[in-house]
Amino acid sequence: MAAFPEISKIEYEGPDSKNPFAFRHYNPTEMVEGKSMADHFRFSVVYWHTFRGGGADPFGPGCARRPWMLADGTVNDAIERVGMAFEFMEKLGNPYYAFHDRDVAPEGDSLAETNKNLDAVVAALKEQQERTGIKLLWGTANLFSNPRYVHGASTSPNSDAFAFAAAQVKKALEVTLELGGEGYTFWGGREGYQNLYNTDMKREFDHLAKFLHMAVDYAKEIGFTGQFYIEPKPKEPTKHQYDSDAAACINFLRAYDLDQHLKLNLETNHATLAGHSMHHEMEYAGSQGFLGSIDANTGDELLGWDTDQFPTSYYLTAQCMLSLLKYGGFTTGGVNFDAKVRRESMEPDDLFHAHIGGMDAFAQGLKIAAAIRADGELDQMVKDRYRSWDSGVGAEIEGGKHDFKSLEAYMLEKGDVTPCESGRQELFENIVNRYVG
Ligand code: XLS
Ligand code: NI
Ligand code: NI
Repeated sequence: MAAFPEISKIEYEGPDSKNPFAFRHYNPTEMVEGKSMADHFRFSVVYWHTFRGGGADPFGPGCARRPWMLADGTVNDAIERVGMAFEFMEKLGNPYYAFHDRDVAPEGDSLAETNKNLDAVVAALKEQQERTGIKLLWGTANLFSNPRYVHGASTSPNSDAFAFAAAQVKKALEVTLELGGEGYTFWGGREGYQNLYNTDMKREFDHLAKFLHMAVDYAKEIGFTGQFYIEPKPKEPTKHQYDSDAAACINFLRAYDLDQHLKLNLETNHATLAGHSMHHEMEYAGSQGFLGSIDANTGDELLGWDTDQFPTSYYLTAQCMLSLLKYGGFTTGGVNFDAKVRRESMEPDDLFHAHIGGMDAFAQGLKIAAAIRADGELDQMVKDRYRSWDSGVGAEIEGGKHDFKSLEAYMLEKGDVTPCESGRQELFENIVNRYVG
C-alpha cells in the first residue's frame, strides 16, 4: 500500500520555484568546493521522530495522522511500516537514515523474544535498503524508555540494568553491522543524576566508561568498523546529564582512554540547552579533532527545552557549514534530522514540508559559507587580527623561545600593549550579512 500516493519524487526546481514539494536550493548533484551537495550533507532521516512520533506532549496524546499508525504494534505492523518509511525516504531523496532498536521493532516478553522481533524487522530493513540504495548512517539502542532504566542504564545503581543494557547494545551493534551501518551513536539517555545526595558520581562515570570500552571491544570482535559517536546533551531527562556538552564529553573520553574510539555527534538544540551556540560546539569539537556527525534541528528562542524543531535559519546553517568546511567535512557522519514537526502539524504532508525546508536551509547555508570562504575577506580579517603572532615576540612565544622572565624583560623595555585595536564585531556582522541577505 502506498503511504503517500499523491506525492511524487521531490525534485530540485531552483530558487524561484513556488512548488512546495520541490527543492529550491538542495540540488544533490551541484558541485560546491569540489564536492556534490549530496556528499557534503549525507542527509539522514530519523526513524523515531518521523516514523514513530505522534505529537504527544505532557498535556495530551499524539494526534498526528500517519499512514503507518497501525493497530496493535505487532511485528507485522512494524514490517509494514518499514515499507512506508522507505517510500517516504525514496520520495524525499535522503541517502541515509538512523534508528534506535526499539523504534523499528516492538519489545517482546523476554530478551530472547525482543531480539527475535528485531531480527524480523531488520530483514525487512535490509531488503528495503537493497531495493532503494538508502543506507544506515548510524544505529543506536534505546536505553531510556523501559522502566528498567529509570535510574540510568550503564550508570544505574543496579548492576542488572548495566547488564541488560550491555545485552541490548551487543544486539544493536550486531544489527548495525548486518545493515552496513556507518556508525553507532551513544546518546546519554538517563545517564546523569537528579540529586547528588543519592548519587555516587565517580562510580557512575567509571561504569559509563567501562560500558563504552566493552562496546569498543565487542565491535572489534565482530568486525564492526563503523565510527562510534557520543552525543552531548546537558539536561533532559535528568537534571544533569553526564555528557553535557562537547568539552565535557571530550574531557571524559580523554580521561578514560576512549578518545581514539569515539567522536561527537553534536545536536543544535542540545548546544543551546548547554548555553552554547551550535557554532561554538562545532568549532570546539572540530578544533580538538572530534567533529563526527550532527543531529540537525533547532530550539525555540523563547522555550527552554529540547523542542527539536526543523532548522530553517540561514544564519544557523551557514555557521554549521562554515565550521564543517573548515574542518574538512564529514567522513562517516552526516546531517541527521533529529527533528520533529509540531503537534499541530498533524497531516502526513507536513513531514515533507519539514524535511524539504531543512534540506533547503542547509543547502543555502552551504552556498553562503562557500561564498564567504571563496571571497576570503573574513578569513583575511581574522588573520590580520592575529598578525602580532606571525612575527616578533608573538612568533617567538609560539616557537617556545620565551618564558616569564624574558617576557618581563621585553615588557619593561617596550612599556605597554601597542597597538590596542578594535575587535570590529559589528563590521564582521555586516560582512556576513552581505552573503546571507
Ligand atoms: C535525544 C537525542 C536522541 C539521540 C538518539 O535528545 O537527541 O534522539 O539522538 O538517541
Ligand atoms: Ni539527537
Ligand atoms: Ni534533542
